[in-house]
Amino acid sequence: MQKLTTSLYIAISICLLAGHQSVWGQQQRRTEKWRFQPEIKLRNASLESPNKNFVIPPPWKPHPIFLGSTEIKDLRLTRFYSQENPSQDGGNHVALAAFEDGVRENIGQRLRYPVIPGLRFTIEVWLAFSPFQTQVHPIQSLFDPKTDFKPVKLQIYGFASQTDLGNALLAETPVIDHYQWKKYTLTWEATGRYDYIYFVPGWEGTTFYDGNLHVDNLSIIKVTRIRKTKE
Ligand SMILES: [Ca+2]
Repeated sequence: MQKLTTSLYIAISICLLAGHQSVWGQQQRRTEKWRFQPEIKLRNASLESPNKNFVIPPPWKPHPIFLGSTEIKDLRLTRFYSQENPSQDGGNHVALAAFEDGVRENIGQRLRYPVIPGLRFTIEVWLAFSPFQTQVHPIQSLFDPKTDFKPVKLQIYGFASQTDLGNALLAETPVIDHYQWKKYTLTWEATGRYDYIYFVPGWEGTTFYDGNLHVDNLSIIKVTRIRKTKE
């Protein structure tokens, strides 16, 4: 009988130990998920499209909040390399237009690791101005493309979720008024947690007008800890 009791005791102890290890394992995995990440790599950072049917480079998606009544399926953001309209990297880039009716073409994606407070984020991006609306799709050939776009700036917005209305402007460039590609560095520190970032053209000043911006070759987002100075 004593042998049986001892065996039972050992069996229960093994079960408890196994259970504890399992919980500990889960906690460890959860901790690892939130470990400091020095880099966040964007998907398709060169904004390449496999062919002319991809009018928005995958897996980038525009956010409807900036589009007013314009539907995502009607956007034609992909630009294909040509002598007059060269990409900075690879065979494609995107053009993001802002219009006087308030519509802003844009692209964004969910980040592998979120933007969170206490950290500083830095990204490099190549930008150029173009006054022309390029025709890349038969639908656009149905009307005369615009040729009088004006310079705008690039803004980066953070979103907590895809439906989040409490989004935040994280960083912005000066107005981009040069035809040649130039590299810009954008840095921000977040006051909230943002799982998505969106690249959006923004007007100079408070009046809306028709503006256009070419974007290519986004870098990895570099993450550094903010060191607080002692007072
Ligand atoms: Ca590219």
